[in-house]
Amino acid sequence: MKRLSLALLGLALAGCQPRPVNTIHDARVVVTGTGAAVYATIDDKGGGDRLVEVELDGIGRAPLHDMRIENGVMKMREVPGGFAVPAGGQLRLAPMGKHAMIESMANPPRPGTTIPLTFSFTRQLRVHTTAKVESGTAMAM
Ligand SMILES: [Cu+2]
Repeated sequence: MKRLSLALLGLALAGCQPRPVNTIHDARVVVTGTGAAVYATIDDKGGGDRLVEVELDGIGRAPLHDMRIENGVMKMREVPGGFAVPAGGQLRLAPMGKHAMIESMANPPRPGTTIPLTFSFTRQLRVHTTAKVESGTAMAM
């Protein structure tokens, strides 16, 4: 009886912890003044997903931005619908491309530290990771 209970408990716990589908690596936060950009690579190991928001835990939400060239000028725009992570593929947040950005923070994280981030997806919901904080210039963002 005790053995059966333990087996059931094991099944229940397994049910609460679905296999991770997205893995996030090379996450970094580049701070410029009171703003910060978040870069990372997200690998999908399942049926695809959509990144909708990044949060610097305890600091604030970083909306998603994209860059595009308009009339020969590079412009940044907010993308409220987020970015697709292709099934079995990769989403890269990188300088001069897709990224997450906080435009103003009361207490920016210090370069050289590591901070926790939460990535929110439509299917896999929330994934926690950590990122190194670097100092940057406006041009690098
Ligand atoms: Cu931006």
